[in-house]
Amino acid sequence: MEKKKPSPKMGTEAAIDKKLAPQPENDKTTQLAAHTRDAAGENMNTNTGLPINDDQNSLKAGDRGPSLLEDFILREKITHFDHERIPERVVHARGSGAHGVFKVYEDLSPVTKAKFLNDTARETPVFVRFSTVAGSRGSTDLARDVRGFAVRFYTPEGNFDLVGNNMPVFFIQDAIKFPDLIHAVKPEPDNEIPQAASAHDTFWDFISLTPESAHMIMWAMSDRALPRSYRMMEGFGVHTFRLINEEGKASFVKFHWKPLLGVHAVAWDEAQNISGKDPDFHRRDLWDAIESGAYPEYELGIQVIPEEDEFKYDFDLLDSTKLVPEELVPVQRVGKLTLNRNPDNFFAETEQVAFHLGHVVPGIDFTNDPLLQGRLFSYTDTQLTRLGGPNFQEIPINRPIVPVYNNQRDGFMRQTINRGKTSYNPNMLGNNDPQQVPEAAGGFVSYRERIEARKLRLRNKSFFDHFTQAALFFNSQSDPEKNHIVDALTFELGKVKTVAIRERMLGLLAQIDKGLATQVAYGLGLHLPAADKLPGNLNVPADGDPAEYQSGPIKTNGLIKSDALSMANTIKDSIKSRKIAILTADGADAGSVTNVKTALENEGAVVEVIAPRQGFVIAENDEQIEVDQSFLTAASVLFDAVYVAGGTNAVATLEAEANAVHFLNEAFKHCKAIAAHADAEQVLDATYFSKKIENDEGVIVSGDLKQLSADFINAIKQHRFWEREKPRLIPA
Ligand code: HDD
Repeated sequence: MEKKKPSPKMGTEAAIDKKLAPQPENDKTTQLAAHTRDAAGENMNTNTGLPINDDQNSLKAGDRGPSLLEDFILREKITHFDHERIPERVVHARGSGAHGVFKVYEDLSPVTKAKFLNDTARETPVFVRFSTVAGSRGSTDLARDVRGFAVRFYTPEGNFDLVGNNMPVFFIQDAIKFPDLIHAVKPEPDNEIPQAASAHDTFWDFISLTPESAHMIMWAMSDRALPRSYRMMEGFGVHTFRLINEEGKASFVKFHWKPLLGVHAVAWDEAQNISGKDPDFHRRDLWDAIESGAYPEYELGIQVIPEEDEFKYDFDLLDSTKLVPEELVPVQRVGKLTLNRNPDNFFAETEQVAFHLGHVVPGIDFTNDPLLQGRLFSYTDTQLTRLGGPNFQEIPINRPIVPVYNNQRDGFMRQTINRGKTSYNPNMLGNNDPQQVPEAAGGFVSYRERIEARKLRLRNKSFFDHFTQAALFFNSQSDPEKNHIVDALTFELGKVKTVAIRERMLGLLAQIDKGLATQVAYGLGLHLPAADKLPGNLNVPADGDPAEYQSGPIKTNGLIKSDALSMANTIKDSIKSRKIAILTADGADAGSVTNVKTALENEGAVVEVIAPRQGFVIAENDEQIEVDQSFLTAASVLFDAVYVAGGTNAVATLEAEANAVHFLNEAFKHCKAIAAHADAEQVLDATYFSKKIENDEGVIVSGDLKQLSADFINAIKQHRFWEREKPRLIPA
């Protein structure tokens, strides 16, 4: 048969670009489209545009070789491949990105002149990258770790990057300690163990000698470190920033992101299982949600603090180990971020995006937080190695939506073709173009803060209270959340080999909460150190007096508890995009599958039918029900809830199917909602838990499918029934 000849393609680049209509369209997606290629229907050519006739065989002397050096097509292909990898990020290497848009609810001009926060009609294009911190690029999403929450706004005044985390405080107060912190948490340098885990000696050695980390340790050991989804975690700018209005008046500000799906976590045992079953769990969840149209949404929150209130609080606003309790300064929700498009290419966009908290716009400025100040240096510096030179801002994902004119020139991989003779200023030959911009016309002017000080390597005493807010956080947790913190610390310190490090940590924990420290000590088989042996701040300069560096008195601005700090108080009003498993087998009662499935899907859930084998199950009425996964490919840890359908034969099969019983046991262990048709109760009877529970609102059995669906939906909205954990009914 004659091979179909490819038609000669004579299209120019411009013609190729027209094929791409990015959805939804905005200034940024249109700009990206100019750099995007889609090979559908196109012919293959080399990087110089030469049509390729044979991509299967290298050029040889005869059909048994040797290969010829002349083969420039082979050389080009192999050379490019050889240089495909770039260094991963030194922290936050593992991440996932998404495009979106941001809209402000009301004109914020009373506090800031930033244009994207002044105009309620403006839809600002956004790119977001979520990440873990410690693991390598290929590490699991489910590590116990802080999550990065970096947002870039492509505004008409240039890029504004809010490079935050999912926790509102940080481990250290001064950027000079950042390399130490990261060296301590990364895999140990002799054997590069462990990957993406803080449960090892070097991390806890450093932490136990760094009491300023106490508050952040409470967060990092809490459920916040195990998000159910990137779509269900808060974000924080961490530092105090400045907002500045048209009159030049400044206010302090803390930035927040509040997810509309609430803040939810998985259990630690579950996280470890997910890491094996689907290490891309969070990445997949984000991708699938966006593909299916369940766009992740977050509200931007701001806590605005008038300049005159700078010294009103019992903590220093410049100290990144402290938060501003919402009870003291409420969070105003001022706009919405919607993630509505997956990247076209992971490397080009998610990997090459170069965030920097120094990317600000007029109306937003910095404070003297010493952690923030050090970051201002680090982010551009790291891109020079990671992206290979000074032209990384020209990479499509990094370009602002406004054209760039300045006198920077040349360097590796320069893309812009700058016309004209002058690349200096002042100049007469080029009429002084490009021109500097007066402040009134939008030129950026740093906040005119008055500074009168000596040069010193010191921290103010207002930075020395390390335990008050750690205790506030612990006090604010629900009982299950407190238990999780105890378990997390017992796990992590249990993995520490050096007993002296464990003991020193107990000394720090005792200064946060005696009960917490006692429980961890019990799990570790150790005693709490005596009150006069508690470690103070050992991170003292060579000539410093340790007594000067002790933690100060407990100060709480009168607060004992802050409800906003507990995930137990989050919104629980939706099952949108939750993943629900329906267990069934041949002989199913078709109605008990499809009615419940439809009821769940109507509420926006994603439902999968799971059976002993893939393909179809044949229902009692001979109807074919499509199976999404078998027990071999599915696992309870990848779902939020599980339902066992009815049908005599199906139920008999499931009762005898160890994988089905395990599925239910595990779902129960991880505190998930479980439902069963009344006919399927015998499958529940085969589990460890059925005979031992009373009044568990998360286990629903009914023959009335309408009632069952309604109760099941309500139970799934609760996310988890954590109180089940303590009796430990399910073996490992
Ligand atoms: Fe950082 C990346 C967040 C302190 C130095 N950081 C990075 C990312 C996030 C944060 C989300 C990943 C951005 C992306 O997705 O590409 N970092 C934080 C927060 C901090 C913080 C919330 C404390 C409040 N970081 C911090 C300090 C330093 C750095 C104190 C250095 C002095 N961070 C970096 C870096 C990274 C980075 C080395 C690695 C890759 C990159 O910047 O682009 O420059």
